[in-house]
Amino acid sequence: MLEALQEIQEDGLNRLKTIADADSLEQWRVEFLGSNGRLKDVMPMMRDVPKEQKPEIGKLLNQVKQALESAFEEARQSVTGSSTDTSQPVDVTEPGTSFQTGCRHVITRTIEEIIPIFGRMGFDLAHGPEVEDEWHNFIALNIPADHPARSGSENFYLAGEGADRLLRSQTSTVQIRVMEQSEPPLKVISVGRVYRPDTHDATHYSMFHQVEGLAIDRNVTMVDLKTTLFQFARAYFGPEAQVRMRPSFFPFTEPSAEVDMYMPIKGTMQWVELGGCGMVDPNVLEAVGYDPEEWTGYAFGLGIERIAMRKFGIADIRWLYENQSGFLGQFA
Ligand code: FA5
Repeated sequence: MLEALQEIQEDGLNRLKTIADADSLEQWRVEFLGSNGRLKDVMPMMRDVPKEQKPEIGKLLNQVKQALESAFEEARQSVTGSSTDTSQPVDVTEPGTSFQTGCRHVITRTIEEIIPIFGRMGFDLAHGPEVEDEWHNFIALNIPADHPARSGSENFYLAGEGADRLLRSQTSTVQIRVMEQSEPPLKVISVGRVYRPDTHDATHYSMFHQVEGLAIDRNVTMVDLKTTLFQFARAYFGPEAQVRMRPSFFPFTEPSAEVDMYMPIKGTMQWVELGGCGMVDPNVLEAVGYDPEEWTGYAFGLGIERIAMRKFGIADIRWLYENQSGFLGQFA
């Protein structure tokens, strides 16, 4: 047994010197130190060792095992390039490895800033699905079947989802869902993604976000609408901000207007179109079972990307969705 142990040690240590890669090192470990390895193989020979030699041989067995294990550990560190390798001095003046931390997307940030402003004005937050039906996206919003806004080229209809499923083209769908589920009076905003097959350019994207507002009560007027938008404009764009309405048309509001806000852009005040608004059309109130003789309301829908682009001086909407972390990191 003595010779067998000496041979294992010698053989093991010699072979280890020639090993330079992790695979061969693992093979070596299995061969010498593994549970069916050479060291384990000689164990049964202990039975035949005379009793008085057993302590001495036992001690040798341990020494061989330890020698092989520590040689293995040393080889492992040099093969895997462990930090205990002090042959390469460390230059402590080198800049460290920088870690990239995540950040909020500028659209998320804008949404998180907008919601509390309306919250302070008494608006609750409502949600609606992005996959909608024609009732919520068009019919209840007083958009007739032959209206061009319902055509296949203006919308993402979903194949195989039933004839009338589509990705919502506006957050006005949530107006209908809220009114169907609750009794007036009410004041809600809803923020979310909408989808239109628009050609991408500096101000248009096929997926964008809107913030929708809806207030229903008795005797609501355009003054309430304009005051709400004005308060928002001042809170978000600063004390000099103004709101202007230009006559327009939406099937679900009467009268309707485009909303422009006057805000500082690169040091000068400018008018910028942000969305649409108007007084809720009586046909819409009827569609959800509200009595238009008793209830009145206003609604508005603003583009979040357009708000964010003006607020943060972003010239091209496409930059928001190119996922360049260096660009997006500026607005965290
Ligand atoms: C609407 O979507 C109406 N639902 C708004 C509304 C709500 C009117 C409630 C009345 C009452 P419009 O299609 O104009 O309106 O879109 C509103 C805003 O969304 C636009 O002013 C613009 O800021 C933004 N928007 C529209 N299309 C795009 C696009 N392709 N990319 C980015 N933003 C867009």
